[in-house]
Amino acid sequence: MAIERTFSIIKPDAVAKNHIGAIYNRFETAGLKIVAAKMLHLTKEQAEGFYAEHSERGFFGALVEFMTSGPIMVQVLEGENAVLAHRDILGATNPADAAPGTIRADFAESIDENAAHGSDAVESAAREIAYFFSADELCPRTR
Ligand code: RTP
Ligand code: MG
Repeated sequence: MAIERTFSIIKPDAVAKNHIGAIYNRFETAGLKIVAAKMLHLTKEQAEGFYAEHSERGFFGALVEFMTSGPIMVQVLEGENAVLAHRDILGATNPADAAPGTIRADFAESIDENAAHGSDAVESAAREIAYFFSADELCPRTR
């Protein structure tokens, strides 16, 4: 199986509710290793750039407002099939549809405030990692 990297955001709602540690625990229990991490409070421009693919959608303004409403944690996760493994433990975009035991089922309130983000493909992961981290901020695991 391929060792991949994926990009994660713990969104403002989950940070505000003190769920950072609980969500990190889900990553590590699933075998995903944190190889970079930091806390940020996004500017409007950073949030718009990150979610540019959704700029024509009706929810874009609310999404940007939410993502700039408080601090977030950004992480790079490394592991076997990391992109899909991470999406699996995140659960569906709408927490009402998320499988029991997933991060969004357990920590999210609504589709608008859904606790966490995960890259949807290896290509978007590479782009999203580069959006927030320089190469020298990544610490690949050797053991
Ligand atoms: P994310 O990018 O945050 O990991 O979420 P996702 O892939 O599961 O969903 P995506 O389609 O990329 O949507 C990005 C975020 O926009 C909000 N959204 N709201 N009201 C709506 O119909 C709607 N659809 C999407 C969600 O907060 C979603 O996480
Ligand atoms: Mg997405």
